[in-house]
Amino acid sequence: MASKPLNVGIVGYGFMGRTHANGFRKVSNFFDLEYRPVLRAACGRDEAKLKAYAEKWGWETTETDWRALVKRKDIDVVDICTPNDSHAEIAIAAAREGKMVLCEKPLSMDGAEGEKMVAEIEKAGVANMVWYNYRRAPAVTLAKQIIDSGKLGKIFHYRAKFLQDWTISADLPQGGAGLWRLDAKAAGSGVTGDLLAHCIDTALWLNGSISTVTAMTETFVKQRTHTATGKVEEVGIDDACAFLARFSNGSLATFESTRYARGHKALYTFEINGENASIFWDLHDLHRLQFFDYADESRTRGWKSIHVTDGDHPYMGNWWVPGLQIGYEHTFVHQVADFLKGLETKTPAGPTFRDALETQYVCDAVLSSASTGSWTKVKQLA
Ligand code: SOE
Repeated sequence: MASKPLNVGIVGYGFMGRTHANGFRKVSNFFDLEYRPVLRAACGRDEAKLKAYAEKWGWETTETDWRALVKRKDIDVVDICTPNDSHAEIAIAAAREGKMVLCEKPLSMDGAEGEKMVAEIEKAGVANMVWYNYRRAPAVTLAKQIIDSGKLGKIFHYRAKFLQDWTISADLPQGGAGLWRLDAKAAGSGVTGDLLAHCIDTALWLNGSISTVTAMTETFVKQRTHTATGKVEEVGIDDACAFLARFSNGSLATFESTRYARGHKALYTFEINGENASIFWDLHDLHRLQFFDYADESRTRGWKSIHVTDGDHPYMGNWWVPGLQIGYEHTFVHQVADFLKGLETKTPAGPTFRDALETQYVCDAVLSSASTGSWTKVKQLA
């Protein structure tokens, strides 16, 4: 039975504000943990929207200034769900106040900013984590367990893509709720930091570090009206990005992301091929893991589709009964559960800020390679 309350203060009430709040609310119903999140305060600039959000999700109090929130004595954890350009300032201020810090992905605008965040958070010695939620889809965690068991043998290939189609219209403005993702000043980059960052995080977790990359990017719609100014302004983000990579373990990879793949809404897939076995996962079918094992008897050998819903599958013993599947929102519940378990066992749940900095380094190398047109070394964690 959960006993110790852990007071959470969230900054931001958009899409991620909802996924995180849901995670904090549900976790104690399904996981037996020493700590129990209390939805203590929600923070955002628009008071009317903030109040509506707080009421809907059960946040006890509100603040319209995050600087006041991070100073509050009754807050243990500051959770950042704001656009990317404010992650660093809020995270550093919260760490200096001795708060634990959770930060929505990507960690930072770039590697240099991420380094400052890691330095501050580690100096403060506070618990920290970045919300790369797809690691916690049970099928993806199962993939990690299978790979770590050595079943795949030597890894030859990694293949990932994240395809969407929601920015094809040239009439879509940049800036504002949700659309800040199209504004380079708020987002840092386009699909590289928003979507490929997910693919890179999973890849680093499953297959180790990436040593070099060569990339190409494109901005298909070059000017869009800015919501803040009402003026037509240059678009600074990458609408699409594809890159080749070499992992330090010798395997080769392809990564692709776009918001211009008509018909695809959030098609995140990855495949990993080893000498003995292969794995494939698809976000649109997130409760299944496709697995091919060359060790199977030859006449019945083939790809099998594992329905990852059994009690002995990762996280699933905490949910319903075998055969009944869960979905996207549960990845956030799992992330909260792992964070709390990490506090309990004093074994930090990943990705920590430091882990997430590695993803920033790969994103930096990808964007740099796209502009120089050459193979680029990825900076490695110190
Ligand atoms: C963009 O559309 C987006 O919402 C990302 O920002 C999320 O990180 C991704 O999980 C789904 O797509």
